[in-house]
Amino acid sequence: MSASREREVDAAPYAYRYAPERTALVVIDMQRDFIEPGGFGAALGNDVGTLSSIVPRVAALLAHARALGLLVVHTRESHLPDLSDCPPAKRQRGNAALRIGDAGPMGRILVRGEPGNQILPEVAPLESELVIDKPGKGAFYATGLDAMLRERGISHLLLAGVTTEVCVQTTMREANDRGYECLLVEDAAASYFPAFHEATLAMIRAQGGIVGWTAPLAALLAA
Ligand code: TIU
Repeated sequence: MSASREREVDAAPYAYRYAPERTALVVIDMQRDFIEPGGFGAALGNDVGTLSSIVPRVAALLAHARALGLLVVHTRESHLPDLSDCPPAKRQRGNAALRIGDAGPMGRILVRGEPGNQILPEVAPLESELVIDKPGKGAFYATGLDAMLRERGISHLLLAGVTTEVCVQTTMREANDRGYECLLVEDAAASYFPAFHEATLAMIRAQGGIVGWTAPLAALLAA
């Protein structure tokens, strides 16, 4: 590793340093199921319109990561068509009219391969990038993500996507416990509940960065 390639980001609670060759961008669940009407997010009773404003910033973050040569990982929350990887508790939670596996306007809710389960075209993966299908909220649970990152010598993760306090924060906490140095890109993540988004940022960087760092996209681009 050449030390000269290391970047320093003006982050909170203090500067975040990363070497591109040891860093992955992990974009969490930028799927129609969460961001468009008629998917899983809407079935849970959420106003899905609150998430779409981050799409251009996630696209810009992807472009930056690709230009720097970072490993890029995309995740999708999804279940097998026979729902054998969906705990009954997850399917029943919330008493929704449309549950995981039911037929909705974008196909079966949260089922792998269905139209609603696809990543938005504006932030679609390239052929060369990793795509992780995950049955849980965290991207490390029941996936090969940790092994894939370690095989590639990755020690640092930049995180973005939806929703901040559910799949993004769960993944960041899982990564932190596994020893990764994590930074959440503040304005490339969103929640159905703006107050939860802000609270998540605050709790991540409290106590000296107990879960990691946060910084706006502009700080990352300036580094
Ligand atoms: N409901 C909600 O806020 N999120 C999820 O169920 N999944 C993700 O965050 N991707």
